Amino acid sequence: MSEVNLLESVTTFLQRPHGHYINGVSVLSQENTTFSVINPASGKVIATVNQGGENEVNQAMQAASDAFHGVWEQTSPIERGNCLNRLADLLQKNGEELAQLESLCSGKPIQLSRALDVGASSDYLRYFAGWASKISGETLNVSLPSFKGEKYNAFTRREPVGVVVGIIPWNFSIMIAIWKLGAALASGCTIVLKPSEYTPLTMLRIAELATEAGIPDGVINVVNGSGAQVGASLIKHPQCAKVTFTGSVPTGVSVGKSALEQGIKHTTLELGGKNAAAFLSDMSVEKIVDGILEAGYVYQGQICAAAERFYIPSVHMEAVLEQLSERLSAMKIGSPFDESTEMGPLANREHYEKILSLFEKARQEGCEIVHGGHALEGPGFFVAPTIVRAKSAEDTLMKEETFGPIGTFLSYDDEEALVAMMNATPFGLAASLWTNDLSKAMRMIPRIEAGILWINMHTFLDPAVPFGGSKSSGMGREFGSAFIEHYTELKSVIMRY
Ligand code: TXE
Repeated sequence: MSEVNLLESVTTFLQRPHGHYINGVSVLSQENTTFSVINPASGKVIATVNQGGENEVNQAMQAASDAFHGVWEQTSPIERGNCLNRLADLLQKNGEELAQLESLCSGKPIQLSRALDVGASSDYLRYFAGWASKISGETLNVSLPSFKGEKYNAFTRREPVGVVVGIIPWNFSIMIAIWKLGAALASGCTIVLKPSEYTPLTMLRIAELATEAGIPDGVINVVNGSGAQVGASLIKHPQCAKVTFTGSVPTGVSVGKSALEQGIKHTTLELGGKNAAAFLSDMSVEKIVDGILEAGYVYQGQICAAAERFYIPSVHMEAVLEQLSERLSAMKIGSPFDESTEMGPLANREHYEKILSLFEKARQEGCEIVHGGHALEGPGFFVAPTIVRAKSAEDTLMKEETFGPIGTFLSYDDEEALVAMMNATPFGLAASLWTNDLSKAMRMIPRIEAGILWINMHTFLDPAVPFGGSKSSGMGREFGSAFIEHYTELKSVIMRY
């Protein structure tokens, strides 16, 4: 397959001045500081973006607050759902432009950007659109005895929390922002998004499409800039009622602390992990290798739910590593704009350097690098997909999240000990168990510590199924009806008559 040509709309968009989107218009900050957006496939600057400051933070929060107490409050739930559906239509209509922008900024292979950042994102919007008209409280029976014939009526209301601040990472600059935006708007909240400094462009374009979709001014705002400055100021802002964050564990912990210090009760943190994939001995070597590729190597391993620790029955270990090496050698690595590319560059220089240092660490600790373990030649932040055979569960690569295309493998013999090995981490975002033995799987499911557990599959997310971390991988859940709890306040009303 051939290299996809950049659309004219993409080249025109890149040349525009970029800043923020506040109250229905694109704005540049009063400060003159800019930061560069770098294409990770070439290492070259593709755009510059105006760094936001206190002014933009205040303007965006004020616009979101005015819309929350004004136009959005007066918009009926059905119409809020219609708005999300119209935005989904526009995402699809402008899908190729958005997918190209996503691939340019993140290095994601174009087919994945099309399928996930455009395709799945519009499905998520439609899912949340349906919820907009279905969020409600309940009528309750008062339980205590009444005096003097008094009667009581009690009911609950689900009320939107207010202005939501959404802090977005670089791995899915559209899809993760859409998760937060869809949940907020369906609940009746308004939102201020702070994209990652590495991928600040896509949400600027989507905010324009939101205005075209008829979403009132101020309901969706985007402020670009550094996490330490813009992100932190948004969280501290008195009009911020809720923070929803996806990103690294250390930043998530500091975001959570800061939110609590400001007296904000609603915080959703979706953090990283060190997810395990465990294969039982009834699986064939071929099926195990297919499973490992699905679980650990899609999008250069830069998916928070991807598996990084692989537990393989000793009897299959050698054959699995051999076949996996062959499959990784055959993997097409190259330009994200080639439709046949299976693996692109790492998303940014800092991450690339981190991955190279982890290769080094594995060597220093005496792990065996079975495949890869090095940078690839050429411009851009490319590394080889890597297989590491761990010495023990204590190796750094069995404990620290790499967020890269590195699978670390440990063999086992005792199935009884397997669950304890999977759980031997402070994290608990995701895990997968692979077996044809349904009875064994059903017995192991309650014992595996993870917010989401897949059986014979991995990394499949669905808007109807709650997603979020247990243990140190975060708090709160996105999707399903679970999001309602996090974007609305429950008010109880008791009446005497
Ligand atoms: O993440 P950060 P970074 C992991 C991955 C990667 C590492 C660092 O291992 O190598 O995190 O990536 C904003 N107050 N993940 O530095 O710091 C920041 O501007 C408020 C896993 O990109 O977590 C960005 O918008 N906001 C992850 C967002 O937080 C702050 C996906 C994420 O940045 C802030 C991406 C502050 N004090 C990387 N500091 C996943 N779990 O999916 C930063 N930010």
